Amino acid sequence: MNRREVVKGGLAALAAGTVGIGGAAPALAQSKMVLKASDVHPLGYPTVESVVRMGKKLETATNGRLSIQMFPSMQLGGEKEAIEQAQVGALQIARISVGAVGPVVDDVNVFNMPFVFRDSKHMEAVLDGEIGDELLNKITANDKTKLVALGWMNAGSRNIYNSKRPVKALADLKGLKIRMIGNPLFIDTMNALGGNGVAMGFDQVFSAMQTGVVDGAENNLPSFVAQNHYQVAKYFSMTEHLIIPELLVFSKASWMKLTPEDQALLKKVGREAQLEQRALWYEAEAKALEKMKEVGTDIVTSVDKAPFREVVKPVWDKYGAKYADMTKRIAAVS
Ligand code: GTR
Repeated sequence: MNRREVVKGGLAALAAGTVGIGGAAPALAQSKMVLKASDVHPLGYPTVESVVRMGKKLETATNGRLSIQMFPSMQLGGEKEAIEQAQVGALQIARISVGAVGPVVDDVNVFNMPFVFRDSKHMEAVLDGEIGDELLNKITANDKTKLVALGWMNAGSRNIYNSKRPVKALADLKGLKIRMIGNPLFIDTMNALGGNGVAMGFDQVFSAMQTGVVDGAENNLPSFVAQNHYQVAKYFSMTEHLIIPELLVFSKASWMKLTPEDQALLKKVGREAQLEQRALWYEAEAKALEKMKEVGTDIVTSVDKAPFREVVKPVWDKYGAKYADMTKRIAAVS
């Protein structure tokens, strides 16, 4: 685009009262901006709902000048695509799992290590303390990420489910093909547990289980229910092998076009979204459990996790050394 086109584009946008901040026009403090947001989950899911509410707050605070257009249910693609689109400014807000961010920002991969957190409460304490802030700052400060990290979100713990048999102990996992998020760390984790880890996009999991391409997957309770996985996987075991937090990120390319006041406002409502999502999360977990009982999911709650922790040691040997200090700091958080 030459300069004249840029000016023309800017004027046309001004005439329409709207500036798509992914475009070439500079920030115009008084122009309307519609921030595109993406999530893999459907409307009503805690992460989606909290960002929708964040949009309403933005509208109120700016008399409608700033708003959020939510694209739920993978309408803009999976999480890898969301990260890429945010990096080039094609969308502004992405809610993504740290599982998908690990391959882009190595520092956060420590949260993807099996059994790194004792439980969800431990994870929350880590996120709410100095480690949480430190990692958000690292994501933002690293020029390669091209993202501004606004906050963390809860995603409970991940559990293994499948269509073949109840997994009560490691031996039951032998030979089961289990879908994992596309991050080598997760494939190695599943293989260490005795299953066969298969990397696959979230959008493909249901049909892959239905057609037998995989025997199962692993996820938290609300995802298991929201994605209808219970229809094709009867057996659900509370293995809690991964507790992966999620991130709310903003496109740095778009961020740079905002006024400092709008940036501050976004940080504020982003932080509030984190806290609101947390409350919504626990409600969603309880509701999902109810639904699973209602539809007759076979839930194994009494998994002895000690052997699970033991067999993932090779994963720690392979990936854990560079996170040794951070791991100690995480463990020390009470
Ligand atoms: C969900 C998470 C998604 C996505 C998905 C997956 O728990 O909220 O962001 O990472 O898991 O397994 O791909």
